[in-house]
Amino acid sequence: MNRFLFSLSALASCCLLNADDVLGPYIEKDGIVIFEAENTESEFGLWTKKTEIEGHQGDGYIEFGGNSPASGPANSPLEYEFKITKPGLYRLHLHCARVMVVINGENRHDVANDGYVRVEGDYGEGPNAGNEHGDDGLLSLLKKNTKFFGGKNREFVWASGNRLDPGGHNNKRKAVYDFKAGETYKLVLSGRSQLFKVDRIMFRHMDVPVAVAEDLENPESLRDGQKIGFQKYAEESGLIGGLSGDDDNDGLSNFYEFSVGGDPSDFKSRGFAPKLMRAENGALVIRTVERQKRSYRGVNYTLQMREHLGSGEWTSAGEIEHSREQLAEKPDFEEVILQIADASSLPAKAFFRVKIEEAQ
Ligand SMILES: [Ca+2]
Ligand SMILES: [Ca+2]
Ligand SMILES: [Ca+2]
Repeated sequence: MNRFLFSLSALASCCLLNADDVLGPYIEKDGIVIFEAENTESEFGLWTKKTEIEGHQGDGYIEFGGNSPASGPANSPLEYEFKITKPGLYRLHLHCARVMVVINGENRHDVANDGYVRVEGDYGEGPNAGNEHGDDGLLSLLKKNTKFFGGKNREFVWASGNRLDPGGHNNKRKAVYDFKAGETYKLVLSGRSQLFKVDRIMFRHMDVPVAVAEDLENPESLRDGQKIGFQKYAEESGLIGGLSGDDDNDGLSNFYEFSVGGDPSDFKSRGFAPKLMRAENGALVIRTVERQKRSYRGVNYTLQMREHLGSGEWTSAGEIEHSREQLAEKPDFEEVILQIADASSLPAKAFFRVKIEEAQ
């Protein structure tokens, strides 16, 4: 016998994002700025967008088709603009792959593994800059096209640190940049060796642990003026009523339908009302459905409770743990599972509601 009484309702809160249509630079947040290599606005030139190798993020990766697998001059520059808010020392990380190439009958694992990088803008070199192997790169090296190598055979891995190669044996430099708050910079990635593949590019503030920054679950950074979540969906599907509007007159707000997998343009589609249940281990679990594409997310869930239905303040029912599961029958959606693991402190009888808000 379940002693909990459930009352579910969804509240949409209103807030408008920047309506600027022109996208600006990627914005660093919490010491990280991430761009998918394939999302450059530059002409691809001799680069090609591909998807064959698994483990890439975003819509694919880029592969260089010029020069030879061994080497060549800087070619087909790709630009990525980004803005720094947290000043300090940053490292460059590339999520990249190479491929084994047979040259003159020999299996070569030391080719197809690099591109040129340079960063434009007002910044400084690292504190250990110098001309020795393992030093931070000198500003003059950071500002000109310099070979940066990495990658495993047909496997994307992160490369960072002592990866700048000005030439010569045992003569590498660390890619460290002293960026300033409020400044906009431009990374230029140019092709060097043929078949080198780049999936994503990241600058990491030294305060951020490597494992945190290299977690591939991290989304690509937002660009200045970029619409995400409901705002992006509304623009793409031509909704006119905004968050609280009801474009299809089915009695459900556009944002509510968006949040629970409904179609705000279709009177017959109402989405999936969140389900609240008590798990066998005592945990409180809410199941709902959300669009899978990361850029469409942007919904915050909270679980609120009060002890009497008609009166009293709604208060937080506790910290929620999130997880997601694929929905086999609906490939564009995921089931979202929200769980209060420790429900022991909750009262024996209470009313609950799920609050759904646009994420900030
Ligand atoms: Ca990518
Ligand atoms: Ca509606
Ligand atoms: Ca509808």
